[in-house]
Amino acid sequence: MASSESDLREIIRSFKFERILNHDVKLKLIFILGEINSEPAIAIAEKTAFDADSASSLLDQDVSDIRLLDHNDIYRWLMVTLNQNINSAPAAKISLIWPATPTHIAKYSTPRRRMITETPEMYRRIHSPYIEKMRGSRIQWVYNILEHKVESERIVYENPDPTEGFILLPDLKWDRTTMDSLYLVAIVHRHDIFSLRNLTKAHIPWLESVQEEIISNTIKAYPEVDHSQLRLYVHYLPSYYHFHIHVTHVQYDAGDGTSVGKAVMFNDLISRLQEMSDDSSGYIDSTLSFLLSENSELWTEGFSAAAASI
Ligand code: G7M
Repeated sequence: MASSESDLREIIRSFKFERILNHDVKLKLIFILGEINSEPAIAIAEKTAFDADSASSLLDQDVSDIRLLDHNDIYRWLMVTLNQNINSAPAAKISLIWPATPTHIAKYSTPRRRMITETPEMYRRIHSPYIEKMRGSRIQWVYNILEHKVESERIVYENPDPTEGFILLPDLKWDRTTMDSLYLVAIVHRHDIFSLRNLTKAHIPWLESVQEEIISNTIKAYPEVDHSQLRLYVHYLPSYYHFHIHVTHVQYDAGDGTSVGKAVMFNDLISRLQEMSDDSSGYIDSTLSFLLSENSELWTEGFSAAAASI
């Protein structure tokens, strides 16, 4: 896999623009579809956040060109260019997915959504066969991490036990510098839990200890963060069906990633299991609601078809 800086420069230069999939002006993110060596590629470009530690020199040293936009009484607003530096002040972060699959393209395109209320029967009939299909090569990146083939130097903490263990590492969305946007992901070693749907009351002690280990090791690795500044949650629906937990700084606005209909607080997930009756089979018997993109195969070939055939 080409990953040296000169290889990457070549790869980026050979990107042939096709169209914009999504543009989020507020989050300063743009998702661009193109081709690299005749294969589909998605580039996600995000303007970086300001570095609070360098704020003291922002105005007097870092501003180069200035254009006054307007002024009114005591208010002035201007556009500027800032001196940039790849180490301390890079302009943007670019993530590249190449070759991108149709599922990636659907995932990053401006979504139209549906609200689904999924009964246990719908999960078994519609969702479960889809998961079987999605667990193939789409989660290779998860196995690469668990087998220490990639990103191993960035592991924040690992409990290597094959059943109880997990790897805690920076999510690809984090710039790995700005503490207010701290974003880690904890990926469990066991392969038998695809999503919260597979959790039962028997998992409660394990989930509690995972939660405790995530929090204590995050604040050990990043002492400037307090445990009360961490938000732990899972996605239902997840994009990748191998159980993992999102760990973010509470100041970070994860947009859709923390929306109602997608994010389930880890604490609440455990409490709900605790409240289930002793003979319950866990989340597999629950009715769960979630947002589903109309681009998703689970909608086009699953829930929409099921709705039409009733
Ligand atoms: O929606 P879901 O719960 O499945 O979220 C998966 C998370 O994994 C997202 O927050 C992604 O940004 C993150 N992620 C996805 N990939 C492909 C990678 C990767 O290769 N490395 C890391 N560190 N995180 C990833």
